Formats: sequence, structure tokens, C-alpha cells
Amino acid sequence: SASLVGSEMCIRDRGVAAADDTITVGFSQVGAESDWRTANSQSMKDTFSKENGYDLIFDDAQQKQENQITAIRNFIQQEVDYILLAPVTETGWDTVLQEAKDADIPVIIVDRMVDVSDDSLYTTWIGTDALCEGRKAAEWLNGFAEAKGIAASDIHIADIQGTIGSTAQIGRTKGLEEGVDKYGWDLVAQQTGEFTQAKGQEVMESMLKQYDNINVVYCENDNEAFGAIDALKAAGKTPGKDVTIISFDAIKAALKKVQSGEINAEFECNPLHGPRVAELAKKIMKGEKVDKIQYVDEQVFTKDNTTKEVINKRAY
Ligand code: GYE
Repeated sequence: SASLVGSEMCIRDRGVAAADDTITVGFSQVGAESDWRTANSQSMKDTFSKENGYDLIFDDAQQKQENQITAIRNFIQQEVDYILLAPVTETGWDTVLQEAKDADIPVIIVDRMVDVSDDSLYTTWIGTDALCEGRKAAEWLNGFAEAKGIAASDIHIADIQGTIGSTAQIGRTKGLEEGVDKYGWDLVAQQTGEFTQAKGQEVMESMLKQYDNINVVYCENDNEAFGAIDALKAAGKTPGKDVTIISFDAIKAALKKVQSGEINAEFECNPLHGPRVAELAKKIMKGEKVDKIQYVDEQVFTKDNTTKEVINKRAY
């Protein structure tokens, strides 16, 4: 009936910004490889919602850079107000970012970084300091070994790496390798688990077949850790005891494993970038200057500080 249409319209008018004020945003997301990524996508969708006055064009690239490049070209064609890019790997962005720049469309890089010859090709970057995370993990391992009286030569590490060439992999791997050089640990094997649980499990299984001395598994994200834990258990090992497990992200399910003792240390990586990105974008649209690089603060979790309250409060 006419009156129903009328009231619906009013509700819509109250909830949604007027058509002219709607800000169109194109977001090229890496994929859906991990729980971290899912939380990140959700945070962006919640922030850049219709109710908040945005028209978000969300593109899932399924871990392929070529899909991201196509998405960015589509955003340019649709004349979006700005582009958000979570790049799968660091290199290979110069051409398409130049196209965005030529079209006068600001680009905000989210989560992982780009490695471009000219940094005016993007407006700003916000994300994690993956090298710092890796270094923190290496220092933690050294402290752990010292406290237990384990000699450096008795530390046999398997590194299940993230997507090769991504900022998160580059930094976390480098942090570990620096520790290996500094303390003289034995780095037994290194292979990518593509940041997924299935690949993490597969890689752990094959490493366990090849090497019988692995006593530390350095998982470059939580989903890989979940896969590795399954593989270790299937091989009759007790994760967290026979084999020390180090992981990154600190999602809720992983913190539960810290509490139960299956994961020894978690290095937090916060995926809830939506509100931070929106604040930055507002400043940029007003013509305000913003820093080129913005890091997000992050914590370390071990059994002592991973209380029930901490886990219950965890938003991801
Ligand atoms: O650690 C992992 C995700 O780039 C920081 O990507 C991000 C990483 C995160 O798939 O779980």
C-alpha cells in the first residue's frame, strides 16, 4: 500500500546518506585464505556500509595479483572516490597504481605493503609491522630456550611460511632468520603454507616425514598453526610440549590453544582496520596531510597473560 511505501522510504531516508553524499569506495581484497582475512573483510564491510554513507565495491581476488589489477582497473573506470588495496605480494604494482594516479584517484594501501619505485603512487599505508613481529618472536624463542636451559644447537626449527612475497611473510621470515644468525639455531626446513590450514597441515606432514628432529614450529599465521598441530598430533607428538609452537595473528581460536598449552606464543596482528582506514580516508578527502606509513600496536600472548577474560573479549 501507499502508506507502507511511504514509511519504508522514511526509514531509508533516515538511515542512508543522501545520494550525492555517498562515497564510492573500491576495495581490492587479497582473498579469504585465513580467519584473520575474514575478520579483516568484515571490519571493512561494517565500516564502509550504506548506513555509514558508503557504496563499497568489494572485490575478492582469490589470492591472485592479476585479479587485483583487473579490479583496480574497474574501480578507475567506475570513477570511485578512492581505492583501498590489500596487496597479495609487494611487487608488480607500478603500472596499475600509475593509472590510478593519472585518474586522480587516491589509493590507500591496507595490511600488506607495496614495493614501488615511486611512493607518490599511493597516498598512505596502514598495517602491521611484520618484521617487528618476527623479531619479537625470535627474542621470545631465545628467552624460552634460555629459561629451559636448551642449547642453541638443540633448537631445530621448521618455518611454515606465508604467501611468498607478501609483507607478512617477508617480515616474519626475516625476523626468524635474523634470530637464527644471531643465536645459532638450526633452521631445519622452510616452506610456504600459503597462510591456509590445509597447506599448513600438508607441509608439516611432509616435513615430519623428512626430518625427525624438529622441536620448534614457526607458523607464519594461525591457520597454518592449526594445520601443523593436527599433523603433529597425527604423528604422535604433543604440540606445545614435545614441539614448541610459535604463531602469528592471535585470533580467538588460537588464544584458546595458548590457554590449553598447544601453542606456546602468539604474536598479535590486528585485522580490524576498517575504522582506522575510514578516519585516514576522511582526512585525505579533506586535503589534510597524513603520514605515509602507519603501524598498528600489537601484543604478545603466552599462557600467563591469556586469561579467560582476554579470550572472551577477543573480537576476532
Ligand atoms: O597474518 C594472515 C593473512 O597480511 C597480516 O595475511 C596479513 C596476513 C595474516 O592471511 O593470517
